[in-house]
Amino acid sequence: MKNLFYYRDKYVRSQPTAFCPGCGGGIILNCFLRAIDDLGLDQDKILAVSGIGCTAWIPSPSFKGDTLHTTHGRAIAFATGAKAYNPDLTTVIFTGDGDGAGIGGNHLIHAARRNIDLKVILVNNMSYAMTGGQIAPTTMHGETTVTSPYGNPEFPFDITQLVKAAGASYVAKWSTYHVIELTNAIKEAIQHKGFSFIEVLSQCPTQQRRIFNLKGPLDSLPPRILDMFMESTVIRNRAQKMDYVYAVPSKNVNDTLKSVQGMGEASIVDHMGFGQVVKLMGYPDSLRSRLEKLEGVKYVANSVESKIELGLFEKNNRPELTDSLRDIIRRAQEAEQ
Ligand SMILES: Cc1ncc(C[n+]2csc(CCOP(=O)(O)OP(=O)(O)O)c2C)c(N)n1
Ligand code: SF4
Repeated sequence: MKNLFYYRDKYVRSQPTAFCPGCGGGIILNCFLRAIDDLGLDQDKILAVSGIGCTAWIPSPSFKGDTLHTTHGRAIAFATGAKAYNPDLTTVIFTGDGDGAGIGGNHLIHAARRNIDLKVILVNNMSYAMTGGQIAPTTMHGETTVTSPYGNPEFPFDITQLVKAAGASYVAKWSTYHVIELTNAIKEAIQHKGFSFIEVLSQCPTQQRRIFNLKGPLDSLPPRILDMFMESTVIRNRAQKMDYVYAVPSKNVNDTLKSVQGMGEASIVDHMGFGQVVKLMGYPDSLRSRLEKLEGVKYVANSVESKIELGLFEKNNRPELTDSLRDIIRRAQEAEQ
């Protein structure tokens, strides 16, 4: 039976972790290790490349395979060089949303356009976490950060759609709540020939407590944020029970809970789009106007409103760059003979 000790002893260097307790980084490392183990890959033929930020510490220096810890925003540029020189390397990049979509955004879209066989795991914790939680290009509109105490005036990139539009041949999006799907996506990405991109919504209890205005002790936050990811997402092409609505409070969520008493099974949940809301199970959307008349209810949202789509977004077999380069070199050599 393979347990955590098996993965730790086989793949991880013994050293203190760089992460805060409850960080999503450990979950993502765990999914990556399970994926390479399931595929039976030789870790000496894997290169893990990262830039700067908390995310960069996911592989480096803990992963026992080769790691390249580079400069902020430049992991894809370094990885492109390594892959072009040695196309047989499985080259996996761990990049933060600031690192990959902000300062390194240009490298990201051009690597996707070239369809070079790199595997990019972009960890979206919705801020520049390591430097204190400043606005990143993925921070949601209106959210509070250290650089937007009155709410973020900007709108975020949909980074998955951006990379898909730029030409990536494998694109998926998951969260740290969806560990089985994420592990399977990493396996699929590694087996896919071409630029492979997985965006992972990840919990950062340290900075997201401010972003999502989460009250309560710090150690209660990681499971709450994971539940919030589950609550705020919907999986493409998968049948899911959607027989509920959300009552958004006009003021205090506890008052809203009291005011919906007797109208169905109700509980308070965290939602990325609406904050703390009351979830009413089995309540038909057609009767939402009855709820909206209640004192304490500002607005009623149906089960799909403001949800983030997860799943597989693209998979195609367009020619890959290092294959094309090898072909050009072969033809040029033949022409010279
Ligand atoms: C050229 C450069 N600019 C700025 C910094 C400071 N810096 C270090 S990490 C970081 C943000 C990292 O955020 P992100 O990529 O989202 O990773 P996270 O820490 O959230 O995982 C910044 C701005 C730097 N190291 N180098
Ligand atoms: S600041 Fe956030 S992302 Fe960075 S290690 Fe702590 S919890 Fe993880």
